[in-house]
Amino acid sequence: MKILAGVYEQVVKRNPGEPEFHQAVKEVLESLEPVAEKHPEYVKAGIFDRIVEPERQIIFRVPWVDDNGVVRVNRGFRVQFNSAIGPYKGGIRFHPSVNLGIIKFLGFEQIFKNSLTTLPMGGAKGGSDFDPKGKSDMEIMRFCQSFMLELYRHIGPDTDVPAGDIGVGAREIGYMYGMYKKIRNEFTGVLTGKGIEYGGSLTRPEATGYGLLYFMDEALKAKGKSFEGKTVVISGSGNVAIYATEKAHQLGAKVVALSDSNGYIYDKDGINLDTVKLIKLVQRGRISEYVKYHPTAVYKEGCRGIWTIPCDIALPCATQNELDGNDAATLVKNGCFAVGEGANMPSTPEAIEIFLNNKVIFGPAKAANAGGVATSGLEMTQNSMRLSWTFEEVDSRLKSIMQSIYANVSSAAAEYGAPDNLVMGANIAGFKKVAAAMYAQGIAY
Ligand code: NDP
Ligand code: 2IT
Repeated sequence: MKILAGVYEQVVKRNPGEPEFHQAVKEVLESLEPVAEKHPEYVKAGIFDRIVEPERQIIFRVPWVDDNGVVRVNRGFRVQFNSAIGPYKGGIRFHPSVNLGIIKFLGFEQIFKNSLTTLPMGGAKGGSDFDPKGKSDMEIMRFCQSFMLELYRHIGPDTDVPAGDIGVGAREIGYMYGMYKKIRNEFTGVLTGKGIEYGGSLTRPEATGYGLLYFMDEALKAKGKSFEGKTVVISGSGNVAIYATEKAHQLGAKVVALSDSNGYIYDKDGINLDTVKLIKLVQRGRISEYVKYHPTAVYKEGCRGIWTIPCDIALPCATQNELDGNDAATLVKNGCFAVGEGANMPSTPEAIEIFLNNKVIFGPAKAANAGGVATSGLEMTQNSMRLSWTFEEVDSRLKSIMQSIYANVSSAAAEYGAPDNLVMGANIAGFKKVAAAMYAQGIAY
């Protein structure tokens, strides 16, 4: 970095103790250096200095009462990062690791991801350090209601539209939506990922996983390859991992492993997805229980071991920095030729470098997992029209959005002289629209 080095230094100085945020900003600024060279007017207008500073950050107390009558206190966050191209949009994460730096990295990534979808959505993220594991349904409900009792004043269908992420699925969205509706006395599309009976979109639950496969299918096709007959390893066993597995099987691949934060399962015959759905979606259990149903499969403690399983294609779909340089080297050594990021920032910078140096087809998160938020955008469209599209209609729109994301990202990479570097392509293509919008709107934000 030359022109943008000072921007990065300022970010590190101004945001101490936020390594994930620094990591996300560094990758984007490195990719944007040639854009800064080509567009001195953006440098002069402070676009780069402004885009790394959230427009607004909200931190709030979330008190709730557990089943034993004990008062508990968690911390809530909403970071409204950038509204240049549309209302703030992005998920809510409930996980004990959540802190301001994590929410800022996710919100920053969301700016560029949402821009890539071609839909009018700004970037945001929210969440809490609340741990849903082991909580009763009523505790989850009381927490979600308390969270919304503060969040409601900051969001709205044309202001900020939250959705799910780790630890937040249809159940939590329902509880939050119910409380929002009661406070505002307004039935409106303020959250996405809603149940189908009250304004949700068909295909939204499947969208991130399916979209990842549609994106990677395009990337493979461009190199004369496909999913047919390939062995695939997928980390995680939540929303993204489950529907990535489903679409991988539909495209003729065999998924042999899934994981959670405790360990991973390996089924050489191919994962039985009905069993996984029963354990995870119905029973809300752990992935280790899979071997009770399929005794020929094996369970191993420790989630990182999943990357030692030989595969053609790896799809990290759990969490940030779950795949490091050692894991990447092992995957490459075992013949893995493509990696698609379903999670946000799952590969460390060292891992990405190894993939790119070894000509691995690498689909970066902000492009490859954009299908979830794209379909959230389609949910907003249907809410505005007061209409619901069929599964096939939404799925075909999702597929064509993922195909156009691939086309835009690969052509941006080629335009800037790095044709196979989709990391650079995604950062540049995502940035262009946001930068042009910020430039046109003057020094407002
Ligand atoms: P879920 O809560 O449904 O599932 C998360 C999965 O990841 C679980 O298997 C969980 O295991 C595992 N996991 C979470 N944290 C860790 C950790 N610290 N170490 C190891 N494993 C972990 O979330 P999603 O499937 O929705 O999200 C997965 C990833 O995809 C996240 O990075 C999210 O930001 C990203 N994403 C999600 C989108 C969506 O629409 N839902 C859209 C785009 C990206 P355990 O049960 O043990 O915690
Ligand atoms: O990371 C993400 O893109 C999401 N969690 C989905 C956000 C959304 O608004 O659907």
